[in-house]
Amino acid sequence: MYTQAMDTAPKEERKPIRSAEEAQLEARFETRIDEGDFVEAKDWMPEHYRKTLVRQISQHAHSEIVGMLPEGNWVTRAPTLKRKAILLAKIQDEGGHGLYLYAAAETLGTSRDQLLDALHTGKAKYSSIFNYPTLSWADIGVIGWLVDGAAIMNQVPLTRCSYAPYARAMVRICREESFHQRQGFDALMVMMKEGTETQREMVQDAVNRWWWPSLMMFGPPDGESVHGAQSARWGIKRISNDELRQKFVDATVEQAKVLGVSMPDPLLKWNEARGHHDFGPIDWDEFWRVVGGHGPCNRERLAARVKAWDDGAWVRDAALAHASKQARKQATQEQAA
Ligand code: FAQ
Repeated sequence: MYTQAMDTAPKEERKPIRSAEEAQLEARFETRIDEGDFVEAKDWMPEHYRKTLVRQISQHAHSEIVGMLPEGNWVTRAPTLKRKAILLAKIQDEGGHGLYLYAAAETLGTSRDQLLDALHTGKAKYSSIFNYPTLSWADIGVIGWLVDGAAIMNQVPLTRCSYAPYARAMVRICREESFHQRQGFDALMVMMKEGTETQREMVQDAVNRWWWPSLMMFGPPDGESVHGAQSARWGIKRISNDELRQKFVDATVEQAKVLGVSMPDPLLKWNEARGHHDFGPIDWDEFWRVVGGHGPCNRERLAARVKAWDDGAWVRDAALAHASKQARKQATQEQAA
């Protein structure tokens, strides 16, 4: 389960030989991209561009709604009313991000039902990070600080993505993500500066468990990134996986000093010559295991999403019945008029 790339384009759309007209359209498209133009939903685009976007945007949308689950696990156990209200608002925001993103993917001609079916049947991926468990309250702070921090680093360049509906969705999402990152950092600051020794240890333990998976969020090294070069060529990805990962490490190490936590990496150190932090090797076997469906919580996460979909069937049925009743009523009124 959950191992294949998403393949939503119907087979008959794959033409082995391009017509002269198609080649011309493609050349014009490439020129527009080179000139930094944005592409709108109704514009002509190569099938592979469309497919790449549906894959990335839908994976992103799935990540947002699966990402609600690890945090949802702590709503009933938040330590204060204030923290509970903040957590609820954050989780609702993530649901909203999923909806903007599904809407952006739908503009490319794939229905939401198809997209969700790909998630539920394990054909579509979602971010590896959400297959790890949230073991203590400190994990919630660390998700805000590191996971939302990594998400922002990756998503700010997407506000300049060549596909305009995705870029527009990302502007709004990034604004909200920055609040998410700050609330996580704030929760950790309180634990570190005003908490007990046990609470400080909880924070350090959470950082130890989430650090490496956060670095994996940026995807495989550039040399192994299947889509990286083409997506950069098309202006979908503006900064490569490795460059973003490095920017994240550099920014986060400074924040860790303010918090008073250390990263679980003995090789992490400033490299004057490079002007960046060096860091230890990432366990890519673990990454591919998790992406391949064998992380600590993959089964649980997918089962929770499928259950939510099944439990919501009556709401969808009721909404459709209401809509067709309204349409019938309107048609009758129009006939009578
Ligand atoms: N997990 O060729 P590349 C969030 C797959 S949102 C799983 O480099 P690409 C908010 C990749 O799909 C977090 N799979 O791929 C939040 C491909 O497989 P495929 C999500 C991964 O697309 C916070 C294969 O590996 N953000 O956190 C991962 O050029 C807190 C080869 O990789 C986005 O989705 C991974 N980490 O670059 C919510 C941002 N990395 O499809 C709740 C948009 C790679 O051929 C709580 N996406 N793969 O079967 C992107 O920027 C890109 O898609 C990358 C991957 C950078 C993730």
